[in-house]
Amino acid sequence: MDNIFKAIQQSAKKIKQAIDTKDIGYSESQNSSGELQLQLDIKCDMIIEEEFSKIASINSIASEEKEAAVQFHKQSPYFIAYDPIDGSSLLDVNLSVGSIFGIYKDGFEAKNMVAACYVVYGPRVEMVFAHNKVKLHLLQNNSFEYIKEIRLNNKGKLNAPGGTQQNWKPYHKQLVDSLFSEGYRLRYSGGMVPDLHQILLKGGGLFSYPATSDKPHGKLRKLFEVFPFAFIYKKAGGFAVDSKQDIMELGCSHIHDTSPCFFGSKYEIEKVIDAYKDR
Ligand code: AFP
Repeated sequence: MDNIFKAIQQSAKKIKQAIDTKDIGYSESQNSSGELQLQLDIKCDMIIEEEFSKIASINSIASEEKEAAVQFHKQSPYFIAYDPIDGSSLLDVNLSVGSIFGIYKDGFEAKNMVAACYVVYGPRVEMVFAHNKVKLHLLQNNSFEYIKEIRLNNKGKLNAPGGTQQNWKPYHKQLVDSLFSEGYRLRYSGGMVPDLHQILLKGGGLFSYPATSDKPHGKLRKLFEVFPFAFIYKKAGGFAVDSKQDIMELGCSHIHDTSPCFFGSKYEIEKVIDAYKDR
């Protein structure tokens, strides 16, 4: 696991350089979700693949930017799914973006996840790695330094509601409005990494990306986005549900499967379950 952690750190340093210096124009290709790929998406995907290809314990990788998984070592235990640059549509307006990694043992299934990690490229570069505990690291002088352990409170103050309001179900709108009427503040940048990072570091709140009329299975991808953050939130003392069920109990039939998702502290997730019961 230590060499995987180091490879992620190495990739993050190179991605930070690429973000700072590379052209951020679009390529002519689309990813598996039908989104036009930025040249930087492709470049960062290659950076991570190259770092992981050096590690003998990695069996296979799956990237948000690749149609299919790539196998390195047939007998090895670890399977890693990653999104090289999540929120890349925010790059041209200079908002924070992130990389997300889910580390699985013996196959790409939530129940097989053994660690998860994300990196936020903001004014500072920070990395959160969850294995037994959830630990925050800061990039300083070209090396990642441990800062602190992250724990969520039982109740937060932030509300990050994803998706387009006109496509929300009425009971979802009621849930979002009820949090605002309790004094929750809106914090939504459109990048799940900085949005979920903010809720984690400020002690709690709710991030939601529900099933909508235009995306009945949600937008966010299970292997690269939803499962890693569910693992991180649960290890930090929070909760993650698809509206009813614990996300870490969900199956995954295709590497690009999506799911509705709700991440938060105890109080907000109980409200989600209540709002969605009998639906
Ligand atoms: P991009 O990678 O296309 O910028 O999408 C980002 C993202 O996958 C995730 O990071 C956000 O939370 C979510 O989409 C935002 O989607 P909406 O704009 O529909 O709320």
